[in-house]
Amino acid sequence: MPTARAETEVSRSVTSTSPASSGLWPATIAGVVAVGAGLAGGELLAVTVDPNASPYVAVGSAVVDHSPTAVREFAINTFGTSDKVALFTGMTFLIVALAAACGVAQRRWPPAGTVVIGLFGLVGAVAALGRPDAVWTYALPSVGTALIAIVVLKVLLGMLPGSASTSDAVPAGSAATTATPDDAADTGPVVGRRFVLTAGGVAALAVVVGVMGRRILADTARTVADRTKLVLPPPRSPAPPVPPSADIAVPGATPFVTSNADFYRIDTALQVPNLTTADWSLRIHGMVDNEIRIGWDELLAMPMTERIVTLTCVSNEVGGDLIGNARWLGVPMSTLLERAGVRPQADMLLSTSSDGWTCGTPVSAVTDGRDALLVVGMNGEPLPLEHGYPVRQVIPGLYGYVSATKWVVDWELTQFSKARAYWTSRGWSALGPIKLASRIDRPDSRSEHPRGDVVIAGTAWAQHTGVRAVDVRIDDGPWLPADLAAQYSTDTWRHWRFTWSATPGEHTVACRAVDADGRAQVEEYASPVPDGATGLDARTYAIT
Ligand SMILES: Nc1nc2c(c(=O)[nH]1)N[C@H]1C(S)=C(S)[C@@H](COP(=O)(O)O)O[C@H]1N2
Ligand SMILES: [Mo]
Repeated sequence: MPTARAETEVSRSVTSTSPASSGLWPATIAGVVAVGAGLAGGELLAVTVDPNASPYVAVGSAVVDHSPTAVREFAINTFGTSDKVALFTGMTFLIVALAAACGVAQRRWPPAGTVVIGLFGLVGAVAALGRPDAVWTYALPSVGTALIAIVVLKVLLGMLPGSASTSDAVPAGSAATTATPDDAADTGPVVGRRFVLTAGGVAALAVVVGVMGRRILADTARTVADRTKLVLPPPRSPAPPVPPSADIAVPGATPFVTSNADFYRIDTALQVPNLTTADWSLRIHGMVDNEIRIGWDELLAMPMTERIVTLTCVSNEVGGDLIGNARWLGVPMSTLLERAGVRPQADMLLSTSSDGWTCGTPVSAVTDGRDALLVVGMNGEPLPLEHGYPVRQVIPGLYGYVSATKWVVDWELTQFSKARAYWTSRGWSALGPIKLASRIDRPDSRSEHPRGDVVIAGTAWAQHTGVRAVDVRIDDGPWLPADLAAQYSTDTWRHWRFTWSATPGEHTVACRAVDADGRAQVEEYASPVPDGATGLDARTYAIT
């Protein structure tokens, strides 16, 4: 009879000297501890099922997969490459708030709290079952999470003074019969010592179990060991050395080659896929003459090509840092397509990663002679785990979302009229050639400089076309030519510098690039959606 309970609660609130402490705060704590215990148990259960079955990770991944494009762009622009940390932090705050609400709801209007927890368990199970390669057991950690949370919540609330649910929640011989005077005080404001001890104990246990479970789930030891002992073959076709003239020798300028540690990371993987070389193979199927599967040893025995190629993300805003230039070692993708024998009607290479991300690349971009590589090495090392270990793609001239599949395990030859990939089914353009752009890298925006010579330096890119010129404009003045570093190759960015005779006052410096075909950079601003940003990078400086 929920109505009567509610009335009792209300009348107690009116007469009690301290209504809050007779239930709401402890109920809040009970909710948070119960859900925390449930999630910790869920992590431990996921250890026995699959890391991706963790309700926490599964729900996070579902949020990532189902976020509207605008939300994704907001997240990337706001948090940059820390977007994953931001997501988990946001989720944690939300879960704590919901858990607290469940505690209060259960105390006030039982069984509302447990029903809501059950619903969230269901959400977790559905999210986990929606992961690639999910089997029915993926639902178990979420079901376990909900059951543990419900039981803990009922036990904890049953220990509160005047608990409406004491009789039905607490197992016989437990709180009801062994209650201390504190617990038994029906209207008393004091929370029982047993409640505090039990909640504290469960919370501590949950933290230990949760941290342990998470550690085991995120354990990359096997893959790290695999990578450590890996020796890559030397390239049959090495990358030409970088001449000093390709780098602009100005302090604070962007290095020509980006180190692995500084290379931007963008992907939808909340847990880095744990893929060893022994686990890896690439299946090539669809519109091909011979369906084939390439194993690691077979791949490594093929002649390797090494190239320096600049990779860019379509989400890179004007002036943004989602771009990097690395020395990649791999097998030409065309070699593998030749082995499979691509049918003439196939115009899309649909690649899939071990974690189910997909990417549609024009077959022509792989077969037109450019250095499209199935990459195993980055800057002289095996690929770092978060950059696609053990195998990824790099294709000059195309944004990462249509070319750069990391942890790639499957190639299907198909047609653009038939298939859509992860981002193209979320509003991004089917084709993603990288747009001509340029960026100012030094000095820092809003910095102060004495009048006289100020060296501006930056980079410009027109991948697979090449940069012919970069111009700089001070305020509303004319476009003035910048000094270009040597063009290493048309597939890499090109550095530039401009020595400016600065006069006192606040000045805005803008830059624009012209590509090898004579096209100037588009000056009108466009947001990254659906096919890449346009507009000019500009910085303001205070000259004294
Ligand atoms: N498996 C997988 N590969 C992926 C992605 C992804 O989400 N999953 N993101 C792509 C995008 S959008 C970009 S820009 C590049 C970034 O590669 P990086 O993280 O090595 O810089 O990877 C591409 N490859
Ligand atoms: Mo991207």
